[in-house]
Amino acid sequence: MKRRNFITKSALGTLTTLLGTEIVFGSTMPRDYNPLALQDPDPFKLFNKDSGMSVLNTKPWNIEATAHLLDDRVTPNSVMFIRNNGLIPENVDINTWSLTFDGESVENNKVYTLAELKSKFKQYTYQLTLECGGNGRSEFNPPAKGNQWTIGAVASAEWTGVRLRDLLDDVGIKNDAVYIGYHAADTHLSRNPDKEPISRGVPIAKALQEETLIAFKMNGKDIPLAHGFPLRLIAGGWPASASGKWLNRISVRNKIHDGAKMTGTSYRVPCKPVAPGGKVAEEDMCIIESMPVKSLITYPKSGAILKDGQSLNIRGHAWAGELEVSKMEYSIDFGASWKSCTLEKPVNRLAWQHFSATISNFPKKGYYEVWARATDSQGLAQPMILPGWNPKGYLNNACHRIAIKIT
Ligand SMILES: Nc1nc2c(c(=O)[nH]1)N[C@H]1C(S)=C(S)[C@@H](COP(=O)(O)O)O[C@H]1N2
Ligand SMILES: [Mo]
Repeated sequence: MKRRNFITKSALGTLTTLLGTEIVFGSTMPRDYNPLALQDPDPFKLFNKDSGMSVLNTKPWNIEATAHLLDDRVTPNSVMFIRNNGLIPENVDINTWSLTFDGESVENNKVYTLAELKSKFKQYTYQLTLECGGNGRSEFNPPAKGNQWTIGAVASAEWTGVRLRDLLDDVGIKNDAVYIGYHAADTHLSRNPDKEPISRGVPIAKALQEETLIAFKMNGKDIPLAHGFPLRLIAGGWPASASGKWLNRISVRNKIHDGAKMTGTSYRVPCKPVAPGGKVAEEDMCIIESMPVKSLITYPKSGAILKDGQSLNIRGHAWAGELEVSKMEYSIDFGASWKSCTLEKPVNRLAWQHFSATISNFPKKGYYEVWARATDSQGLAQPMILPGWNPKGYLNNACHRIAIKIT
């Protein structure tokens, strides 16, 4: 009989350190066994997510939705994507949580408690669309490193908080302020306390917009921990990386913020188009600002089957970063011809818009694809196929498609 393969002394030592206590019968533990206490918890239970979501990474947690899960007008927590660069803070204490303003361009540093933020300033609620800059990355060729998002790293929830501009007004900022940078309480994957997982920001003009919030509620409740509890910067319409979760400090800068993931290829794309796979010099990379026009068919689910002669109702959402979507169309012939959809106005600026259409011109039985195409208020339409390649695979706003079979 083959001898059981027991764990080595040194591996047992590591596990003991991780667990913080002795594994009493550790010497008889099989070699490649991972103790239950160290296994990943069920993310769907842990974060209250729909079990139809896809987990792209567990360390750090990165979870995306599918198109049909995003059918709600206002995205509920259960289907909201999670994108973490580091480790979620533990033991958040709302009684001691504070928000500090500092940086070269504040008159004086200032600290607010959560209670002060909530009582001293007027509160606003907006529905704001947040899309990860890397949403759609999985389609790029040559492939781009990073989470292989398909289409589900977008959400449009209702956020409640105070205006960042009211806070900046109260703090007092100098004339030379050009950018704000956020700092947060999450931990770098290396657990090195001197490293930040991410520290991005926005130009002062974006910081001063009416809809730019320091939020403490999402969909009318405390923000879920994974989405930034107890405080989050929300800059709708920009890559969601600009919306710092677990916010505890804002630096008002006299230059473009140079925090973690503001430089190199992070959240930056070639200022001018480049050939796929090409090298781009540092100075030819531009920071992503407003996200491009895009849309999603959220009903029906791709693969729907219809009876011959039946018409098909489709619906979904469209968004265009800082702009509004002004036209929405669908095609059933791979983009050869387009028909218009009904398009609603946004409930407020920077919220996604709903579209719908009834398709009754399927000529006969067979396989079809429905493609959806949004056009923004400046006349720019979604590309039918992959847009410009870039080193990190950002900004894929190609038309969404669903498959339909008519039997
Ligand atoms: N503190 C902090 N804020 C963060 C991140 C992070 O890792 N840490 N990730 C950013 C990125 S890249 C995205 S796409 C969004 C994701 O927000 P969500 O997880 O609430 O959907 O949060 C942004 N804010
Ligand atoms: Mo992101």
